[in-house]
Amino acid sequence: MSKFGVMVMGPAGAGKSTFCASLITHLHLNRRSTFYVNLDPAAETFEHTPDLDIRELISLEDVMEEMGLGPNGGLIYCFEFLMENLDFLTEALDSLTEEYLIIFDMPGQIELYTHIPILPSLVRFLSRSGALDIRLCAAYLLEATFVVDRAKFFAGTLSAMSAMILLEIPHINVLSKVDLVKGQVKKKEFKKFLTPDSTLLEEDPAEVARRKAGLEPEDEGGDPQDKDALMRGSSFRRLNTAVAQLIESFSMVSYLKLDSSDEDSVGSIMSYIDDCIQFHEAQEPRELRDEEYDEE
Ligand SMILES: Nc1nc2c(ncn2[C@@H]2O[C@H](COP(=O)(O)OP(=O)(O)O)[C@@H](O)[C@H]2O)c(=O)[nH]1
Ligand SMILES: [Mg+2]
Repeated sequence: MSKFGVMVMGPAGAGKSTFCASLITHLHLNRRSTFYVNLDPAAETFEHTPDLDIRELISLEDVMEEMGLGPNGGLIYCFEFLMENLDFLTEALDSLTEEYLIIFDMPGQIELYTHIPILPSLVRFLSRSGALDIRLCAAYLLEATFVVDRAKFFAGTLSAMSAMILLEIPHINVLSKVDLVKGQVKKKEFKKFLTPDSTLLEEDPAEVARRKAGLEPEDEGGDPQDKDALMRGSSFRRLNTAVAQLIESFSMVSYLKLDSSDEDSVGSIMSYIDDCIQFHEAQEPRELRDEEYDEE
């Protein structure tokens, strides 16, 4: 018997916890069972109380205080501690049936998704057959407002791709908070970001304006501490182009749109997740209860 789960990932503030809450509300409305696991040791408040909370095992605040670590080092310590105490997860998750969707609400520290092997180990542990055997899918959230700054958008997309390659599980990318860009970016323009390629950089309005004005990118040689000058420089632009071309050549990253306050939007992402983990294929046919007959 398999179990099913989704790992909600992405940078801090991308809307992960809000999406988890909307997902839980949506699933409950559709009479589905959820098991909500908070793995963010720095989380503070929740709309739905987690069924399992890493803060019962270890708190980031204690780690930072006792070990003298900053928030990023502290987070890594918490995850290493979790990996040494995997019973904490096994004991809570082992008895769940295939009817449940296990929702993992992840922290936002970006190093977790890019170059540290802790998450791949955790994913292997959760999905190993014969053990917990969770069929997992990753949902990587990036804020839609990033599309306003294309260099930032490609940097975010690179982190999404990095997580995708690192974790080797079915993966969907999501542009969250689309409601925030509705008035700002035209629909047709926004659509281009859903399957990003390097032409987005060439068509950047700031870039087009610069070309029209006959301005060349500034050459380096100025003060390396001057961040603004660095971001206008030609090497910064060459780096962005190379990143965009790399992403394009993998042609693996495309985005779904999400507005967590919109039930249909949440439902649509949920059906992608179900497809990824083949949730419906694994469900036992169940008999309708009397009250459900009445409603049909
Ligand atoms: N406008 C808008 N704001 C959102 C949406 N999702 C999340 N937020 C806000 O973004 C902020 C960060 O959300 P949170 O879920 O805590 O992000 P996390 O750090 O990724 O878990 C909060 O103030 C949320 O209210 C959305 O779909 N639309
Ligand atoms: Mg959160």
